[in-house]
Formats: sequence, C-alpha cells, structure tokens
Amino acid sequence: PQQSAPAPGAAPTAEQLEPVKAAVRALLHQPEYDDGSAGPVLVRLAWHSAGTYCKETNTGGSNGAGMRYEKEGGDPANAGLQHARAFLEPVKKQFPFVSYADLWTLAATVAVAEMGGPAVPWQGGRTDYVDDAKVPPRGRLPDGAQGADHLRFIFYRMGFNDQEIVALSGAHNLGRCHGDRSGFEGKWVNNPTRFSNQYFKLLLKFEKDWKKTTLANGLQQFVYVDEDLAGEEGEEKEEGLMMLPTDMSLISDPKFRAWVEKYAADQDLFFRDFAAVFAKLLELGLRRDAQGRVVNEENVEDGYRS
Ligand code: DDH
Repeated sequence: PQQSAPAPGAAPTAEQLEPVKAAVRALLHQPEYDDGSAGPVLVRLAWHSAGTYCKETNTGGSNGAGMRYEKEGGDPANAGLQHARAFLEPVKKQFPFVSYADLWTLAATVAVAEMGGPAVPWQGGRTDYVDDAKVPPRGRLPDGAQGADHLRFIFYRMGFNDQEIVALSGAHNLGRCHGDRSGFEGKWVNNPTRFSNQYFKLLLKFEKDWKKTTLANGLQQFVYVDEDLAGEEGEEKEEGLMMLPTDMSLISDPKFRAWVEKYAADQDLFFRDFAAVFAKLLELGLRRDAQGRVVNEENVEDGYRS
C-alpha cells in the first residue's frame, strides 16, 4: 500500500505531496477575497518567511515558520499575512505531516504555477522547530518607501545580486497594496492574479507618466491614471495603477534598469530567472541531511526525534 506520510525524520516525497498541492490549488479561488484569489498573498507569505535571511550570521529564513509567533509575525512588515496563514490552515489540518515551513513555501510555488507563472523547483524537509538563536530581528524586510541603496543593502544580505533583485521584484505582477497593511494603496498591473512580465513593461511604458503622490497617511507612491483609456471599449485599461518608490528605483538605477529592460522584452527569460531565484529564496539557510530533512539544533541534538 502507498505510504501517505513520510517516515519519521524523512522529508515528504513528491508522491506524498501531490494531494497537498491539490488541496492548495483547490483553495486559490476565493471570490470574496481581494481580486478573487489567495495566490498573491500566499506568494508574499513565502517571500516574507524566507526573506529575513542573513548570510553573515546564518539567521532567518523559511525554516521554523517563525511567523506563527508574535516576535516575527507581529513585525509590521508582516501585516496582512495572517490571511495567507488562515487560508492554509485547513490544508495543515488535513495533512499534519507537512510542516508549516514546507506548506507556506510549497503553496507559493503552487500559486505561481496556477496563476500562469513558471514551475519553481521546490524541495521539502523544513521543520517547524524554532531555533531561538536564528529568529531574525525585525526590520530585515524591505521598506517600499526607500530606493536602490536600500534594496542592495537588504538583498545583498541574503546573498542576491542585482539581476536577482530585479527578477524577484517581478513578483509585483501579483496582488496589491492594502492601506490597512502596508499603508500603500493599489495594484501594479491590471490583472494582478495572472503572472507575467507586465510589471516591467509598465515601469518602462509609463516611465514619464508615473506621478508621485502623497497619501493621507504621509506615505509617497507613484500612480498612473490614464483618463483617455478609462472606459474605452477594447482598450486595455491601465488607469489607477501604482508603483512603490522601491519599484521606481529599478528604472532609475542603471544596473537594475538593464534587467528591467531585458525582462520587459522577454517574458520567457523573466520566467526562467524568476523560477531560479524564487527557488533560491525558499532555500536560504537550509542545510539538509541525506534524507532531505533540514538539519537544525533540535534534530542534531535529539537524533531526529519527530
Ligand atoms: Fe512585495 N510588497 N515588496 N515582493 N509583494 C507588497 C505586496 C506584495 C515590497 C513591498 C511590498 C517582493 C519585494 C518587495 C509580493 C511579493 C514580493 C506590498 C503591499 C508592499 C508594500 C503589502 C500590502 O499592503 O498588502 C518591497 C519594498 C520589495 C522590495 O524591496 C523589492 C518580493 C521579492 C516578492 C516575491 O514574492 C519574490 C506580493 C506577491 C505582494 C502582493 C500581496 C497581496 O496581498 O496581494
């Protein structure tokens, strides 16, 4: 008979994960939520779980799913991600053998693929053991109000280069900003539940038209409102889109810009590079044993008691 859960101390196999992926696929359609899909916020959950990594100190990263706890989950940068965790909770109940850390990262890869994006290589075996020595301090995630120097400071810390920063930023094809989460408002592209290279195209296409505006809360963002296109039939409506100051720095900084231009011109190249760099993000800080299980303080000391 088929084994439905992994052996103690082993990572789940691809076969064991198929029904988990199917359960994630089944919950993506959420007619009452945002733009009708849980996909974008699931992608953001995975990114924020992994994007705390620091290569110098080998702290942070997706292992441990620390965002379940106040210290990390209460970081204002993570506001709104409780929705993503709540979407996945029934899947965790149904498949208790999957760690939260695996489920959050796996769900993002399922969401990207279902929204028309590339297949992101993913390997399971993360554990939910929170190693206090590796809990990241708050403030490791990027601040949208800043610019290119800040992006390099944040992403070099994780071990990424300029090309990878731009490719990762292409995730802003998906989803939107919420005034009650980040304080910013609006979506980057017209169809925020379809993965594409539209974000890069729009950055360039409206280069001269993005208007800096100050929101009631004092935050500044860039908006594009095309009055001519609004309501015209047969025209793609591009009114009411937004960019963060960090997004705009991708076209003002010449090194970033070279990659924006490449990705705007070549969606296949963007998909290939995004798949590789998103996979790298989800692996940050993980060290695996021969069984694929992520090695950490707990299972090193306790001999893989599970
Ligand atoms: Fe992002 N992002 N992100 N982002 N992000 C927001 C939403 C989403 C920054 C700021 C914001 C990445 C990089 C950056 C997604 C994926 C990724 C919001 C709005 C802000 C602000 C949150 C809210 O109000 O709900 C900044 C700054 C950066 C940067 O410095 C580069 C990366 C690397 C990813 C990724 O996934 C690889 C997604 C998806 C969303 C939409 C979430 C949603 O609920 O919809």
